[in-house]
Amino acid sequence: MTAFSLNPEQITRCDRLREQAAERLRPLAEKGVTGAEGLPGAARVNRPLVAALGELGLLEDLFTSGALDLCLMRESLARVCTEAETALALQGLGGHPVHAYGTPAQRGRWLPAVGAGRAVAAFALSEPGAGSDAAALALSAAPDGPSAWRLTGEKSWISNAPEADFYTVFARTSPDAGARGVTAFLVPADRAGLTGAPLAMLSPHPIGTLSFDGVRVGADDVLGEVDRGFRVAMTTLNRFRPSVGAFAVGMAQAALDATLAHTAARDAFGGKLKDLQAVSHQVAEMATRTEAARLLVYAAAAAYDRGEPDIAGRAAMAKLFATETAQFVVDTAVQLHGARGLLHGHLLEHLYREVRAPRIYEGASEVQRTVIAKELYKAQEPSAARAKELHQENHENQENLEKGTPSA
Ligand code: COS
Repeated sequence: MTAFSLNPEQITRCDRLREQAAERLRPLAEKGVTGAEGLPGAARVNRPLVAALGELGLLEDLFTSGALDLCLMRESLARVCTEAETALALQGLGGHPVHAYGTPAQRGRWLPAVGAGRAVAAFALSEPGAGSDAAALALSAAPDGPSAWRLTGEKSWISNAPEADFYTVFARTSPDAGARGVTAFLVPADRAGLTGAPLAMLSPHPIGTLSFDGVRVGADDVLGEVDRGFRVAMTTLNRFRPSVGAFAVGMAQAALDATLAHTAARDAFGGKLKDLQAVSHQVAEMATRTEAARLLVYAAAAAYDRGEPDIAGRAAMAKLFATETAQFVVDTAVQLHGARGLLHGHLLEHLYREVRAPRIYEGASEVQRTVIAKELYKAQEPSAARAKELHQENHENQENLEKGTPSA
């Protein structure tokens, strides 16, 4: 299936998720855990919220469901409670490398606890000196005996740090080898030499820095293969990028719903706001762009689930378009609400702060454009893999010609 409409089970599941978010999760999010010590505006990990996500079975679903189901979960939660959405996503991002690349021992030790919401996971890739240019990461993994390393250096902008229970840490095992010298390690938070500090952001999130002072890791802590960790990072991001788009679509839809209600009820110039074409056309634009973003997200996720070859580019398109769209939709929603939309505690004031970061994290919009362009030009250079694809296409075209069906 290539064209999108959700089936009845998927629609029921989304409705149920929104109910659960409203009844069970939002009250826990509202209790919040803000103001890390000495740092107003910083947020702490909301463990009761993570535990509730576990009790509802949503965290286990992270590892058993496909990319499209993940998108539906994130979109549905985001429409009602962005904190619940983000807590869920971070368990997925931190846990996915263990799920996809972990040994049976690593998986057995951590995944049941992550799924139950008892253990908090984190994905530690970015550094003060390496954000978009992830292959430039410098956290050093220096050999310490035949099959052990000492990690030394800094990570920054790490969600759930410094409170997570374990970190998927990307470190440099081969100096000067770029993307081919990075190894992924599963580092429990209680390893000697590992410390961190919270950061206060525009929208309070549990996020912080990590410092590694000769933290010892062994062969049992490697995720995947030595020097092949960049692949662990990139394939995790391929899976999660469409779902960042889904988060954005959920926020855009929440802003649109609020705008429809407001503009239909608000009196102005002898009628309702919606009677002004300047308003109704903006609302139509918001709805159209949100729907386009949603379709791109679903299509990229479905392509991932089918194991199609061009998922890096499609995931990048979905993330780019949906996050940029959500920024437009939320900003327009604020404009159509007037000053009340900026009142502290208003849904739109919350979304206005919340919508900004996804255009930066998990690959900034500029990185997504780089990925898309790279994929496009790759198709122009017949490499061995491409030649194989062409061969397959030619074969199919030939068959179609023989059957009398024109090729696409
Ligand atoms: N999926 C699978 N593999 C990928 C990939 C992807 N999306 N992108 C790169 N790779 C692989 C390449 O195939 C290549 O593998 P080989 O060494 O086996 O040939 C390797 O990774 C290096 O690829 P490349 O040379 O393209 O890497 P670059 O250094 O040019 O970096 C970008 C590519 C910019 C795409 C990467 O650095 C990136 O995604 N940056 C953003 C990082 C990010 O999202 N940070 C946020 C952290 S989470 S909040």
